[in-house]
Amino acid sequence: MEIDVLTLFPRIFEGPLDESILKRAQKSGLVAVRVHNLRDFTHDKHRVVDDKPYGGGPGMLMKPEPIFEAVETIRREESCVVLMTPQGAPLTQERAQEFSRKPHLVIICGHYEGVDERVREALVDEEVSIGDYVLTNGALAAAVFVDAVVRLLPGVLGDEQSAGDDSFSSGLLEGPQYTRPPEFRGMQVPEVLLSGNHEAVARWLAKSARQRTKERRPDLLKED
Ligand code: 6GU
Repeated sequence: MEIDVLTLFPRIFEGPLDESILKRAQKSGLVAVRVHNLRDFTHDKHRVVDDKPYGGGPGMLMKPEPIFEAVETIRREESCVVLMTPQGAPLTQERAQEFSRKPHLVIICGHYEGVDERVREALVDEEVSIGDYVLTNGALAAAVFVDAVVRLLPGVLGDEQSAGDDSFSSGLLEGPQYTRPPEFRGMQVPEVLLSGNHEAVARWLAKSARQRTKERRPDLLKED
């Protein structure tokens, strides 16, 4: 997969890319992530990327020209152009899976009070929000989005199983998990997990996942 990120703050985005799994995924060629500064697509002396909204109101909007120039330079026939905005459809595990099947994502990070509507009209294929709260900067949201998508690419997680067992991919939260030692400060690992009885362990894991989901996220159990 290839990902191009368009942002006013490339450094915000770079930190998360340079650690751990995202770093390894890039090194091993499973994904290529390129971060572009939108100011590089301006042509005026002061490299202006924002302007006042028509009709007044507080704050500034991102101007259309640099975004159009960047997207038109970078996108190809098969690209999916994503706008990060709190107005977008909320990111879910299912949507992350759909995005992970795209060959090329071009991600526009919103900033200020938003972007000129013509960007939406003419360039954007999908709008993504990462939740019902407001961030100052779409680059933070884009880093979350890229992480959620890239870890689903084949080969990115060491053990092919580990994405399948995640909370949400089964529609349930994961239940409690334990590692050694079997007793720690008087707290015991449940006996069944030490039993070596694979069927009993599987039943216990399934039951505790259902129970945890019922307690914490009953909305996930509702039929739709
Ligand atoms: Cl994508 N952008 C901003 N600025 N805030 C958000 C968001 C995105 N998703 C949730 N909050």
